[in-house]
Amino acid sequence: MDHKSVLLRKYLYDEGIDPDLRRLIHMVSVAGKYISAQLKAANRKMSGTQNASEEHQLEIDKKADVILQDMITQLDYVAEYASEEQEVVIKTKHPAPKYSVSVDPLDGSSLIDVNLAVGTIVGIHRCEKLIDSGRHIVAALYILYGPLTTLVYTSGKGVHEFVLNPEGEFVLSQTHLQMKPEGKIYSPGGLRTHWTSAHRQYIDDLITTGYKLRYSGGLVPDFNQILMKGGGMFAYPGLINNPEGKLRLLFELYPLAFICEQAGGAATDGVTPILDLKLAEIHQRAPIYIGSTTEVEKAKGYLST
Ligand code: AFP
Repeated sequence: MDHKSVLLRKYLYDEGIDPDLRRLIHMVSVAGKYISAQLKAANRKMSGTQNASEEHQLEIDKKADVILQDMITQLDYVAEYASEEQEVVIKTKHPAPKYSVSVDPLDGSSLIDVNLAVGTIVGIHRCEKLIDSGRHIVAALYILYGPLTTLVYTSGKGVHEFVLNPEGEFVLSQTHLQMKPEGKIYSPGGLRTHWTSAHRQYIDDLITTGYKLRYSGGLVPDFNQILMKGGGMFAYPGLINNPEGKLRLLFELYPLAFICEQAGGAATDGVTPILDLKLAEIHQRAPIYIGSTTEVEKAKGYLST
């Protein structure tokens, strides 16, 4: 197939998914174009506010959230909108709710001032309330703002990548991305001095086996690298001083776990599949080991002792 000519909205139409889901994914892609343009404006100013996790917010964090909230909540079948940048869930009160959406508007924004890649992560759940397990997720996507702006999504029919072209269209670049059972790269997460002995033994095992370290401090580019290289492992573990780790279950882990499973990979907190973890609170954190099945199974071997 000549991927150069296939636009995202055409590919979504040809997938034959629910038209409302197709429109929702398209609206997120349009928001991504606006956010990409905002980032190019070199907006590095702090906003002077903090998010629900008491992290300092850049103005661009809040702008990205406003863009996504406006685009998503105007659809009259979206029941809830939850953002990592907001304390509480936005309940739209639309009359015929169908989907609820979680967003991490700009993950890794502390990397903007050193010109490293950042990303938007979106989870789409077939439910009216986001306080539910990950198994209600029906689509997930991330937009990676790097040398190229790329969009990777799955609606449950494989994982596909699109690139934003100079004309402002997302055009198909790769279809049915797959994680091999074993890779060659790893992202360890966290500070070594805060690692548990189980995590340290696991990472030392990967190093001894010859895995290469790849870690930028940005979840989206780091996971994307493993997906595009066809395998490997990304971890942000439970730490001695923070057993739940750093990353958020709803906003970051559910969507990437859904994408990874759709690409033939796996994602666990060390014991339980990420998508089977129950969500009790929208800003809940969880440890994660995500990537090729061999590396994830090996992690479970160390973590469940
Ligand atoms: P920021 O949004 O504060 O930059 O954090 C990014 C992030 O949540 C995630 O994108 C990275 O994988 C992780 O933090 C890196 O955390 P460490 O800096 O502790 O390694």
